[in-house]
Amino acid sequence: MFDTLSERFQRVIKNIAGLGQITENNIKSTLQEVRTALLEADVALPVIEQLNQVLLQKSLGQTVLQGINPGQAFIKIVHDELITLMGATANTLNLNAPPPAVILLAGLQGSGKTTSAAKLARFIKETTQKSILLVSTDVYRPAAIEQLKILAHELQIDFFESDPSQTPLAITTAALAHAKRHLHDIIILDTAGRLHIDDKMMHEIQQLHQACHPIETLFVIDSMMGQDAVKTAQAFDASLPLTGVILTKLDGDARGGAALSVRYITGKPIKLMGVGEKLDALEVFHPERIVSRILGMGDILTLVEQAQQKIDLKKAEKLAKKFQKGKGFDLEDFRDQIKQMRNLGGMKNLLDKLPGVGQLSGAVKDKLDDKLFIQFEVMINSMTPKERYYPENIRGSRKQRIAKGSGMQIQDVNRLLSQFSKMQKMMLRFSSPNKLKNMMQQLKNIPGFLPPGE
Ligand SMILES: Nc1nc2c(ncn2[C@@H]2O[C@H](COP(=O)(O)OP(=O)(O)O)[C@@H](O)[C@H]2O)c(=O)[nH]1
Ligand SMILES: [Mg+2]
Repeated sequence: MFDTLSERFQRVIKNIAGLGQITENNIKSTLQEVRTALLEADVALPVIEQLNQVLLQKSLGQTVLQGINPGQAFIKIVHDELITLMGATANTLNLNAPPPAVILLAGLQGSGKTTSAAKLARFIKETTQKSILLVSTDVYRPAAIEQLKILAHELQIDFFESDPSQTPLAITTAALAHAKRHLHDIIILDTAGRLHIDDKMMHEIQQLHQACHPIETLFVIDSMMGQDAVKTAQAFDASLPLTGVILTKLDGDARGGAALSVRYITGKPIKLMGVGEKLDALEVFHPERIVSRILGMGDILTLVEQAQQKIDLKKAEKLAKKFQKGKGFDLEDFRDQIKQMRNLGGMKNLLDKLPGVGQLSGAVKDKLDDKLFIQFEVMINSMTPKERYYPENIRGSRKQRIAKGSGMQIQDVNRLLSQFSKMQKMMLRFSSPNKLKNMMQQLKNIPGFLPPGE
């Protein structure tokens, strides 16, 4: 996601981070680099102009802030302005309407409407108690209705039977009546797309809109189409008031032009994003997290959320208490950490979201695989509890026994012990509350890393 754009931006940041002073001259050449990066990313021209102007104004008006250098100050400005551009906070779906509340999906052919309809149904089912009815009004493309039916079946979500011989309006009216009778809270209405927006399509969708009064009218955009896709949303919005946008195929979008342009050009927020072909690959669009990714600061928040769901808090607390009492970090703790890391989706998932790691080459990332940690776990399993508490006692014959018991070599046991001892030293460094505070202070100086006041 946004790899090319991110690389470009990080190069700009690297250049400016070293500057001792921001002058009109060096800021102008930096902004030129930003401009090139945005042009390459296929960001719409008015957006680039606007961003440039604000960045110039704010950077020159920037008085020296305590504790951060001018380069960092500039990065902070870029960070904040990109977030503003995409809408500051995440926009959630509005589902508060008397049932059945209708969500109408529109967009060009192939933009991902049908897939998104199913993903959205799954998303709402997982996050609320509401009952959902999926409806297809795509009577033009062969098998389009069948496509949604199969997805609905897979998700075990109710599907309204429709037929290519009916008109989209007739299907919509019948589906509304059906939903009322069967007490569905939400209708997700999938519509037919066209290759481009024409009068016939607009007329049809206006008719549907009038018939079902949707609480959400979402325009589905294929992000790979860049700013062209944004233009279609703008044209569409002129005749039918959109409430938001679903941006699809972000998993394949290295440039980011659509993501950065939609909000400014259409005035409508991106509410959700499609990040894969599978039905669980739909996420709420959080502008600040996206910007953090683009600027190479990682997506710490998503990582923290995943961690909160999966990490065993009790164990973490126990470990913290142990440290406070001055007790050491032993091999049991090490094994717990390895387990937790694997619960979090392994090294790859962690690395992708950590700040700065974006710059590591693929080869380096591949080397940091989970195999080593699985081997560590197996070897620790072959130890006696006493050995785990007092690893310093593990010598010759014990090493041999552990290696044999876990199907490994003595060198592997040695590698485990040396890795453990490094980890132990690192843990000791963070064990005093003051040191932890210092570390947090340092992290705070990186814009976007920690929310203010932490
Ligand atoms: N990689 C990826 N593919 C997607 C995503 N959303 C949709 N697709 C694919 O895009 C193609 C067109 O999707 P479809 O829902 O049929 O588009 P529609 O014509 O607008 O209904 C299908 O092959 C989908 O699997 C996404 O977020 N990521
Ligand atoms: Mg479709």
